[in-house]
Formats: sequence, C-alpha cells, structure tokens
Amino acid sequence: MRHDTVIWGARVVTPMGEVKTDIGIVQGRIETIGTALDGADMIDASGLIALPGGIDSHVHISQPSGPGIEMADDFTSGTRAAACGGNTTVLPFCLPEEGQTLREAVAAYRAKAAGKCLTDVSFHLIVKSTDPVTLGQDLPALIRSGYTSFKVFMTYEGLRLTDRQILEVMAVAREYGAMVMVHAEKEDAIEFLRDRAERAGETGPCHHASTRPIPVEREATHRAISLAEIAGVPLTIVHVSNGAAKEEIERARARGLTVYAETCPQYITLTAQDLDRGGFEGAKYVCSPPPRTSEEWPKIWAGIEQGTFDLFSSDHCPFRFADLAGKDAPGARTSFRNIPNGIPGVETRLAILFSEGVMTGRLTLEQFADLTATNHARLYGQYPRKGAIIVGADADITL
Ligand code: DUC
Ligand code: ZN
Ligand code: ZN
Repeated sequence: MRHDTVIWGARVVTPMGEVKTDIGIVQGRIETIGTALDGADMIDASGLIALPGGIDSHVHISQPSGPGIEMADDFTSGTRAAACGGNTTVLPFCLPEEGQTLREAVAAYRAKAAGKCLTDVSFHLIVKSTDPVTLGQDLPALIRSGYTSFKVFMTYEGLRLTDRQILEVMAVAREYGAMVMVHAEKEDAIEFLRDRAERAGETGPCHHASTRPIPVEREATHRAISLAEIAGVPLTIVHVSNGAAKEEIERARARGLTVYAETCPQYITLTAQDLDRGGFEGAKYVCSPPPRTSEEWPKIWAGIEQGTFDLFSSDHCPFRFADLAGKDAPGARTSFRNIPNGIPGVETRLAILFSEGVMTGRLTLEQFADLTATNHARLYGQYPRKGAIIVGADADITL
C-alpha cells in the first residue's frame, strides 16, 4: 500500500515499548506500523526518536485576567509556541467573563480560536459560580456535548468556591460523568498572610511566595480530596508544587481513592529565590502555587518517577513583562498582590522533562510519553485517538 507519508528510521515509542519501525500515514491517521513502507512523502527520521505528539492539558490562552490585563498569547501565538515545543494538542480553559454564562463563554472561546490554531485544541471549563442555570442546565449540557473536565478554584476572590459549592459541582460531575480539577490553596490563610505582609511593608514580588507557603497548599489538597471522597468522585489535583501536598495524594490513593495528580516544570527548576532577584525582576516568576525550595525538587521527582504524578503539564500562562497590561500592571510595583499570576512554558515543557528526566536516566522514554501525552489523553477522554503511536490513531507525532 502506498501511504501519503512514511516516517522511517526512527526509534518509535509505542505503548508496547520502543521499536525500530516505520510509520505509515494516510489522511492524517496512522495506517501502518511496520518495515519497508512506501509513501508519497518519505520523512527520514533516522537517528531520531518518534514520540506521541505532546498533549499539554494545562494551558491558559486569551483568558480574561482582570480589568486592563491581557495575556501575552492569543490562539495563534500560543499554539505556535506549543507546536515549536513538540505539542500537537493543547487544552486551555474557558473562563466565563462577568455576566457571561458558561455556555456563552464556550462559544466565545471557540470563536476566539476559530481558524487561528496550529495544533489541535480542546477546552476545559472553569466553574466559578453554582447558580441553578450553571449547575442545572449549562454544565450538564456541556458535559453531554463533550466538555467533560472542569476546574474549580479554592483561592482567588471572585473565582474561588466554598466547600459547599465544590461539593455541589462534584455532585454534577458524578451524575453526568466528568472530571473535576482542583486548584488547591486556602484563600483565608493567604488573605491573612498577605494583609499582614503588606502592613509590614513586605510588598515586593518575593512576598507572593512567602504568603502562599506549603501548608496553604497541603491543607487545601487534603480538603479537596476529602470533598471528593464525600461526593464519591475521582478528582485531579493540578499544579502540585511540593512534597507535603504530594504525600496527601499518596495517602488518599493508599486508602483506595481515585486521585490523579499533575506537576509542572517550574516545580523542578525554579525556587522562591527566583522571585527575589531584585527590583521588579522577580515578577517574571510570580505564579501560583509559587516555586518552593530546591529541597522540594527531589520530592517532586520521586513523585514523577514513581507514578504519583500522572501528568506533567506546563500551566502556560504568559504575561508580557514591561507592559501595563502584563506583569507591570497598575499597582504591581507597590504590592505583589497586583502582579498577574502566571509564567510561560508550553514551548519548553518537553525539552525540560527530556533533558532533566530522560537524559539523566531518571525516566524511560515510555514514562516520558505517558507523562507528556498518553496520560493526558486517557484522563481527558482523547485516548486512543490521541496520546499514542498506534494504528488508527491520529498521526500526532513528535520527532
Ligand atoms: N492557576 C493556574 O492554573 N494557572 C495560572 C494561575 C493560577 O492560579
Ligand atoms: Zn490554578
Ligand atoms: Zn493554570
């Protein structure tokens, strides 16, 4: 059979292990995995590794971030960066703007993305209110039409839900079969620490980290898991930054609960000291949860190597630095509370994990594929069409 495209000569990472084989592609799908294949377009990949295209299941693109604040990426630049970084699919979040319903927000995001994307894109939802229309109509309808994952926040005024509200959202997830993703940080404690820091004149970017210490995340992680246990649903804890929160997840799993977990490059490469680089430079590293100390890195690595973390995502959330609509927002230099939260990462996620994980011998190529693609597809309903180099799947391949 003559294929449209054949990739030949690569070491191919499949769910059955690594094989030296050709990949034959017809109309964008993997038609054949075998040797001596014939194709109209022959891609010489000898000396290269063929991996399932990266799926970054945690990115923020064109997300409303407060009055006058604008994200640095639109769908063209964000997905171009993703493709340059070896990704073939990204999953951004749909956040309703003030006065917008969840269904309107989804329509608005789809319009923003239409005709602009260089990778495949599929959306998670953010649930920030639990009014009867959202929980009784919009969410069930959206889940039925395929939007089967949504994030809830335990922090950020205006975004955070109470425990009661989180239980109500989880009940909908249970009834209609969806995955709840949780941003686990305790808002009351953060507000207390932030107000106290500001009164003491501790207002520079580094105090973003000191006012969101590890117990803030550990406690919220424990509580989110307890709420999921009460509601009887699986959950995903996103962007886990430290060993204590990771241990909460491990304890819950040991009790038989279904808890999935995600970590990100910043938690194995940055520390809180990066927020203290002098002047306003530290604002570049302001993200939540904040980077910790290098003592946490081996704990996160242990979780990556041993499978506590199913997902290695970027949490790509870029803001321009020297820009009043970005990190240099009005009031950002007088208090860290006004610095938009987030750092870029969609272009560097695979390179960082390959360099720090595979090249150091910590991870096998199969683990790398699981952490960067396969598990994302499995968890968010895209497997086996995406996430693996197998016959019948989309030809989403990174060399
Ligand atoms: N949470 C995220 O997931 N991304 C950016 C900021 C935040 O708080
Ligand atoms: Zn978050
Ligand atoms: Zn995020």
